[in-house]
Order: sequence, then C-alpha cells, then structure tokens
Amino acid sequence: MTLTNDFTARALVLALARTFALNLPAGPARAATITVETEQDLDAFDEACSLREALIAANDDRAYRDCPAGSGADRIVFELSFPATILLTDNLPVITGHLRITGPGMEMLTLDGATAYRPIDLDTTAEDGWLLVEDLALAHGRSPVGGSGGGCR
Ligand SMILES: [Ca+2]
Repeated sequence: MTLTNDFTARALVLALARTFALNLPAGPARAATITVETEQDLDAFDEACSLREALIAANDDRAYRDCPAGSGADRIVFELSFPATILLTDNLPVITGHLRITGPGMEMLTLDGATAYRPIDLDTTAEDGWLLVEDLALAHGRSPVGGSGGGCR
C-alpha cells in the first residue's frame, strides 16, 4: 500500500468511527449540569430555572419547567447575583438520585428554610443514591411536625 492509500484508509476508518459514535444509542444515563437561574423559590414557567425545578429535573431525568433534563448523576450549579439567598416557600423535593449541588461559596449562597421548611432531604432508601452538597450555607431549616433533621436529612 502506498503512503497515499494508507492515508486514505486511515481517514476512512476515522470517518466511519465518527459516524458510529454519532449514531450510537443513548445508552445508560450519564450526567447533566443544571443551572439555577433565580433565587425565587417558584415552580412556574417564568423563563428562569429555580432550585425547586432543578431538583425535579434531576430526580426525574427529564426537562422540567425552565430547567434542562437531568441525566443520571447530575450536578446543580447557580448563576445568580451573589451574594444570594434562596428563601424556601415549601419543603424542597426529596432527592431520589445521584446528585451534586455546588454553590459558589458558603458566604455567597444561603439556602434558607424560613424557619418552616427543610432545605435538603435525601431519600435514604434509594439504591446506591448519594448526595454531595458543597460551597453553600444552610440556614433556618425546620423539619415537618414530628420529623427529624431540620436543615438536612
Ligand atoms: Ca421557573
């Protein structure tokens, strides 16, 4: 085989490899990054992905309201005007999957339970579930009546 033919064959193999890679089925879910865009604790179509909506998108691996779809072990990040406080209006959804919640720094973002709601609630019965919360502050959390774990459970 000449150098030219060899080059052509390699180019063809690369082209085929790319074609197969692009056409592979989605396979098992991997990970998505969901960006929270508002400190308002709303569950509504308002052109801003809230933390509440992001948790549902991550739990269910589907697009929800203004948030993109989660996919497997997701990560939630924040694009807000810092320092910011997300003041809860209800308990946040129970986290059922693999999730990492990454704040901008403990001094920059507070998840405030308004002395009425629990900010973080992980379903401990979920198989292989894990949760990592980093670089944000939890404040004024309260468990439901008769429950335990005010800020985090
Ligand atoms: Ca929204």
